[in-house]
Amino acid sequence: MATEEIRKKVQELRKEIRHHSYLYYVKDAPEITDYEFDHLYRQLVDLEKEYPELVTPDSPTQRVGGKASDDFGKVRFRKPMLSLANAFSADELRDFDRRVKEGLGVNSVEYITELKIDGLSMNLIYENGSLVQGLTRGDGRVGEDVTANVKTIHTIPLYIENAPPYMEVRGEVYMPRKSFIALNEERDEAGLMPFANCRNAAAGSLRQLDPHVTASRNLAFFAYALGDMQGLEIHSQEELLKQLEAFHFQVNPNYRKWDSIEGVIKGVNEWEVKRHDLGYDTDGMVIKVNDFAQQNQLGATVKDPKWAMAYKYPPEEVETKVERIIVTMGRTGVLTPSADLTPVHLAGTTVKRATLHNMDFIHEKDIRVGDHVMIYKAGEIIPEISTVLKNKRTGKEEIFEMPKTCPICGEPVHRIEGEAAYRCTNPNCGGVVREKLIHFASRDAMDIEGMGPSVVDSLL
Ligand code: 0OX
Repeated sequence: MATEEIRKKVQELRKEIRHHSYLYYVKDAPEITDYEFDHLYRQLVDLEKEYPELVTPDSPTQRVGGKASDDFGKVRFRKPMLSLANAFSADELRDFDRRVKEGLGVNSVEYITELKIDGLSMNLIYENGSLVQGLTRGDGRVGEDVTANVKTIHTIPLYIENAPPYMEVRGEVYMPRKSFIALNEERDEAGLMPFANCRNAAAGSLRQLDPHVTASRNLAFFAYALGDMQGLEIHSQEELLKQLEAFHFQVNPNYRKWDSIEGVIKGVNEWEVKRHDLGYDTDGMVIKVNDFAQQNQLGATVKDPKWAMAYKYPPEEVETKVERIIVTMGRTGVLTPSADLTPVHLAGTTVKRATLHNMDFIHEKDIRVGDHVMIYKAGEIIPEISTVLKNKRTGKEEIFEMPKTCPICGEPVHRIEGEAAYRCTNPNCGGVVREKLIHFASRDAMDIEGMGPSVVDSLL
């Protein structure tokens, strides 16, 4: 039986771990070393092992392990999760401003602009400070229970101090670009289909029956709204964002208050280019009437609130041509096809090559040498082909086939059944050895300064 003293110790450890976890994951400003953190965590794990009666679902040790609630059960929202009406031009924002002012009978309104994070909306239910349920948006009336999976997201608190008795926090689950790129590289190596963008990768990661998989995907969460709640009094969006920060949620810092729609338009234009430098994808900005009394007065249609609007940026895509398809070697012997393109300017750089991932990808999109294609940047970095412009075909385009022998060593190329990847069968293939050495010396591994590809080539 756990004594009062042990109970207290467990409480203290949890509080301390929560605090340092918050500093590390949300504030990106740790105050203790990983070693010290692991020591605290280990102490808690050991005590909970010895006294299992003290384990609670909101303990920091309970982030991974719970089973995904039987195939994502359906749950009806107390308050629907509304979507947003879209605007595509400054004039549509001016029309919105006119409707808002007319609806309120005023001639000036305060707005808040927020970046529109390109992820999945999530409703998190907290009872007496403990996270009890995480629901996807579903159709807006009924969501899907993904509690076990959202608990693995470190920027989602499992317990909130000084929380009201009941509170639903809404926001966006997203995958940072770095994690998305690393995940797709892993998938290419394993012969799996890559995700087209950060949003799809986040969705795929949340819809996992095994929370260990979700935990390995490095998802994150930005909070921006409340659903139903009791015991909180908040008067504006600005106040709400500050309160969410005080509850230790991650709130996107790039929100701003404006006293006119012309200010809003200025803010929207400012971010059209700047957004490419962020570590996560955004597809626009959200404009909200700041004052909650005014929001209530305006109300909502069946679908969208009348006090908010999404301004959507056009997706950046350009046309180019597939000049040829080449094959490169990865460190596990996987042969990856890439398209050499007619150089074009796209989102700040000149693009000459796009990855084609594997033969399944090429077949699915029916990409041929000589094709005119539209390209975009996945995760703002990796050029990808989105569509083939088949109406521009002349009949001279050539179907690509994977070489039967390795372009480096000449040994046969083999496709393992059930996998999309083709591999060189030679364990001593010079190409594989080269890629392994480059990886070994790289920043992600041993970080050997100066040992780049050309030094590796000399060495070999
Ligand atoms: C976003 C985002 C989405 C809340 C109620 C109506 C609008 N993707 O970043 N939605 C909202 O607000 C909803 N804000 C955002 N920042």
